[in-house]
Amino acid sequence: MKKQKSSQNPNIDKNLIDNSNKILTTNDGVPIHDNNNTLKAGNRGPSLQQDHIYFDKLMHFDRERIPERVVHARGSAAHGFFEATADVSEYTSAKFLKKGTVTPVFTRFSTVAGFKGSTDLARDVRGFSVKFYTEEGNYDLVGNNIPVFFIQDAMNFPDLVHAVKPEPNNEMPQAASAHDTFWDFISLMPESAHMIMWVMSDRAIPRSLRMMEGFGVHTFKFVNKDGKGTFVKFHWRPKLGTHSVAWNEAQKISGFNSDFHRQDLWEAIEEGNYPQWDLGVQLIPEEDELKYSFDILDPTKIIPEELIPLKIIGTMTLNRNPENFFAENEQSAFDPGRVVPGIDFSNDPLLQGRIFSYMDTQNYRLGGPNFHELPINRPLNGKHNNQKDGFGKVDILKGAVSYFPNSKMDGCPYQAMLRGEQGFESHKEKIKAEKVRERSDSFADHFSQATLFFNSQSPEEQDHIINALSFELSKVKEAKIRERVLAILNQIEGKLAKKVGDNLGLTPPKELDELTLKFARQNHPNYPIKPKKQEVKKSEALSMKVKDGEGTIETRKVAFLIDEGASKSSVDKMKSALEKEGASAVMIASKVGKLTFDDGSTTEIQHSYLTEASVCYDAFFTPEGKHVKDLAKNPDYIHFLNEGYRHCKAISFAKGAEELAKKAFIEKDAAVIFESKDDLHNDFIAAMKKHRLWEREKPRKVPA
Ligand code: HDD
Repeated sequence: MKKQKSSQNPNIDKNLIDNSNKILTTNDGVPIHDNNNTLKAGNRGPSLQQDHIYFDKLMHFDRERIPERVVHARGSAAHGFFEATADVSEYTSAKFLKKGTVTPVFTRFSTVAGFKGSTDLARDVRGFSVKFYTEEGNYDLVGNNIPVFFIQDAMNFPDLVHAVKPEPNNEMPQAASAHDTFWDFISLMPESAHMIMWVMSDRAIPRSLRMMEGFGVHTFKFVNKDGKGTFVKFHWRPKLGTHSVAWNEAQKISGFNSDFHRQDLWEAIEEGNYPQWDLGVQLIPEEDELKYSFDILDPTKIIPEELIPLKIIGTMTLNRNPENFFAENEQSAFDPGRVVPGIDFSNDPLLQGRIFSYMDTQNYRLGGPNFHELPINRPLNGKHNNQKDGFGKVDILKGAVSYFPNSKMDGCPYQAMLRGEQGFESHKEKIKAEKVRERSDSFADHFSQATLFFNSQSPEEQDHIINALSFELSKVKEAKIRERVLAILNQIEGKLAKKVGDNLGLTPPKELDELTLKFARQNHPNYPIKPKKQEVKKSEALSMKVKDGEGTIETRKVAFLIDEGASKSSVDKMKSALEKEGASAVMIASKVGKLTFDDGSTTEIQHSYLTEASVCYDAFFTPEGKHVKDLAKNPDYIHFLNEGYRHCKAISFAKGAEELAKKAFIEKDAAVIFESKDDLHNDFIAAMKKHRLWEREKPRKVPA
């Protein structure tokens, strides 16, 4: 167990209810004598209307569901803390970013399109929302695991969501973008091209919520104590690295364990393996606002790290699971409009639109304007204002005064400016403009950064994008939609379009479709507009490939494939080598229950080849021992191995077990470790550190 920092949210602890050793009561605290029988006229007679105990119970039950979030309905969350580690006072007066300050946080990860009960492994963007309970009120950084977005203006958001959600006539498909309406919308919105590259990449199928990056997406503003502004982009960098699963694996995980990510986060925290992320910022001086080939207000653009490197300013640690899913996760209300002194908005039109939507949806979803008083949403520094009454009011405002200005309360609650204290002040910005509904032509380069993303991927990552696009478009029934998308892909990269086209039996059109152009010209009458020369052609930070000498196997799960008579010492040696590196071993055998090793010692087996799936593990080890001959005849074991091999995972065999590789479809490569040829423990660990040997996919796709 790692040491837990003390900083937690006292509002949660203050409101915890512990039922142990307590008598059952009604909601009014009246002790209940009989919780089994309704009140009747005779034990076979009709029920009576005076049964206040039954009514109390059912009235509550009948109202136990609230509307799920219209997007990001499925989420997993945890408490933790953020520690500021760098001096950024030159840029921002935000007190929680003062070096050394520790601030409690609540973080919620989510999928976007699926309903609340949908699978974790859907191909989708992941939400990454952090609520900082700062000493100057709550600050919400409501981001995603992808640094760009589909659209540039909030006006299009309901349309985007309607297009990706299940189709309204038959409510299919669930948690999937692979259908006509989504791709129809995309085919008419070339501004989504960059985002599409990310969503079709492996970023959209993370290995774990603990292994994904987070991004504020928009450009925000830091404001320092002298009122000077600096543009800022936020990035969360996971300490465990950024990793994905394979698409075939994702589909299988969805069947075996649709709570895979939720369970992984929960268990890691329960086991003391607290996930951590560094917070990085890219700082852009105000005078550089117009310096780049792209517009920093355009949410479909990144700022390549080659242009502006990340400055790490703090670390977030998640170290406590919620006590109650509904009270904490479901009732948490995030809002990018909640900023604290020292942080402000940029004029990104998507961000500007978000500032309305979140408050509005919380008012509806959580039943009125007092959702701030729910324990999970309450600011820790207290709130003092004259906003009174409303459904579900919890606070009890003392005294006769609920207006401002007043003399009866000495002007309290007072405005910060009246006493020379720091309150939130909007950054002063000169604006000289006409009131228009228009889009700046500086937003019209839809393809350059999509190309940058594609060209920055490893060859295997590029293949995955091609396969994902082929999969998705193959589910689209209308040929014209596929063609329009292929034309967009052709603007991004010719080879990409051709390969996807080949898989679909189509030749990608050279030019954008007339309909696509027609819609694009609504925003940019001279569309297409020649893009400016790009500053960066390839960006390393965009690829997830683990660099040589980097990577960790911390918290990875290794399946030990055993059976009766397996060598205890072979198991123990590998187990201790892995545990030293922070990984864990899970024994899998033909049957659950007691298993006896070669030395007569026993262990309890919880998972068998039949009841468990290879997709739930990161790597595989078959120790030596008498079990080898039984495993050779066990088709479920062979399937386990083959699937792990197909998904490019590290697989190792102790001496004597190596013949099992031949029974399966496995051939020696850099991530297949044979004790006779390799340094069993070290080479296995080194292969695991690389996460996957994706290069294996091409020459040897396994029939598993
Ligand atoms: Fe949003 C939820 C992230 C654009 C309207 N959004 C929501 C959540 C995340 C994001 C992580 C879940 C919060 C939670 O865990 O409770 N949204 C984004 C990002 C965007 C974005 C990174 C673009 C950069 N969103 C966006 C726009 C609008 C919304 C343009 C509307 C104009 N989003 C909502 C919402 C949700 C929401 C409808 C649904 C539930 C909620 O707010 O609390 O208001």
